[in-house]
Amino acid sequence: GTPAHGGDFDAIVVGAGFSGMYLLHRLRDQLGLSVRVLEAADGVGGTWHWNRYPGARCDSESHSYCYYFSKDLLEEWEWSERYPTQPEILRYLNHVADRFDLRRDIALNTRVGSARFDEAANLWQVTTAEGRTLSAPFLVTAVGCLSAANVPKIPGLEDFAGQWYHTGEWPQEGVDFTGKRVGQIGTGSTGIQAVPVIAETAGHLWVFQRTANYSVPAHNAPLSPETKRWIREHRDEIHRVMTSNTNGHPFNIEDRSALEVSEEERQRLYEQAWAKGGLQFRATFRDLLTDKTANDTASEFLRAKIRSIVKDPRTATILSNIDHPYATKRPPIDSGYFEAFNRDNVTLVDLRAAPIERITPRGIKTKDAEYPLDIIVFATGFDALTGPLLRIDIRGRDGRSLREAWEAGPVNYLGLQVPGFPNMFTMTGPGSPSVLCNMPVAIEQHANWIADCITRMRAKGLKRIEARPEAAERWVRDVNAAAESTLLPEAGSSWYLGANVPGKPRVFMPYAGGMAHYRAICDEVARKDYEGFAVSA
Ligand code: NA7
Repeated sequence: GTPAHGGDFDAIVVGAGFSGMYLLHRLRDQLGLSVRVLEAADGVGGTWHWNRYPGARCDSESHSYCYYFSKDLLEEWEWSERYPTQPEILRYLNHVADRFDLRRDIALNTRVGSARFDEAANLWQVTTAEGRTLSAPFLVTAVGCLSAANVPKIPGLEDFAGQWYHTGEWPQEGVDFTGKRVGQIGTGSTGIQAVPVIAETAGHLWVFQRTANYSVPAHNAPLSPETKRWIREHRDEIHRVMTSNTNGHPFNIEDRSALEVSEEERQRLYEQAWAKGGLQFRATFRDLLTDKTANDTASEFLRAKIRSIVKDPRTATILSNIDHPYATKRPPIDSGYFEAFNRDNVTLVDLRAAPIERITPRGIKTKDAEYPLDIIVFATGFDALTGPLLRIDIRGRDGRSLREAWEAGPVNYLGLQVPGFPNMFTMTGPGSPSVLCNMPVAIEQHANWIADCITRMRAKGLKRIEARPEAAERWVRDVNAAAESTLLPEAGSSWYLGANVPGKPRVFMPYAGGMAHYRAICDEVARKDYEGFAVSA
């Protein structure tokens, strides 16, 4: 029968990726709620459904890039490589969907167009692109933070006679680069993964670089039986590390300053970290993200590595001419990125020297040349964090839109709730530490906190929770202060700042105070009966 609140479901969740699937399991199987998950794609997996570009792989290590809520799930799934590929993660998420019988409550091919809070009924009215409306007292957005593709508005794209693709909306059937003239725009984490793989089959690959980037080798490899056993035997310890540090990864940041060791020792430690590979490089010293002089030592080490790998001196100079401190933009890791520029069929194009003017029917035209192309790959990133939410017409109390509320930048409390939008929770949005953290760790924390909150409300017969404006203002100040206490805002073109999307407000969006600290704050808020929220019957 219809629930007492009059809505179609107890909760509607938007998105069936890592976040939405776990939420469904928590809310349905542990709280006994009726839940509907609405998913735009024709399959589950979220980011791992869409990002099928060549070389797509997670930068978190596989044994940490998974759910930890179920011991059985941990026991029965075995990762094959140090870093999981996109197909392997997608297989994992499909396994989870089957394992927990999630599919029966997920509506695929269902894009949400709008969500409107009906204050009198205390219900969210969620309307799909086809015009179907579903209602529930609780709405949770699990839409991802890097899911709204950013295709730059370069004049002439519509006249391009070849094919073009954005990495985050990659065709399921794949793209054949064999013998083709390929132009790739963008050298972020995605572009850096794609270059070496596209170069293997392309006739020629031109890499259009606007901003040079650091990268540390991933040193990916199959997991040995010994490593697999070690992981199995140390699960609890691994989980303890991941949930008690700032970054959610299965390693801690070393408690030493880059400036307290000798030059020789510092080089030795950087070489050691380089040989180990991966995101762990930034954990070499505790002050790489807080002290510019300390950071300079890492940045200089990495620039020198580029110059030592890349044989053509001009190409090496353009690649190593990096103008942001290391790790102030999301640091990429790679499998043969700089080495790819030593191939005869790869050419770097320096957009700082000659920017793109337009796309012609034949290819890309920069200020000083035209590059004839068969395929253009846009590895140009995303309208991060706010984009996925603002692409839905979300309206809270009095019909006020989220777009209006966030005109000058995102405003919310704990990254979880926006004042004026009662009973709507946002997963991994702005104001959350998720994008500075190993994502599944942040996702389990968010989902658990939201599920606990709903449980406690129901136990007390409370029906509405809404962030207080003054609590949100305080949180925005805290998010700013946390960023200001680091070097993170120094990267002028970072998506953390919204700087990659023309016209987007420049606000440092993620909470940089660390995952463990954030977890403690959220727990404390809950313990104090949801301090900063107005909760009512
Ligand atoms: P990123 O990190 O935002 O990188 C996008 C890249 O595309 C970056 O090099 C940009 O240069 C470049 N870009 C964007 N627009 C243009 C235009 N108009 N012209 C030339 N170059 C352009 O996105 P990714 O997909 O690589 O990574 C996103 C996250 O996914 C990553 O951080 C991980 O967390 C997973 P710019 O720096 O703006 O000059």
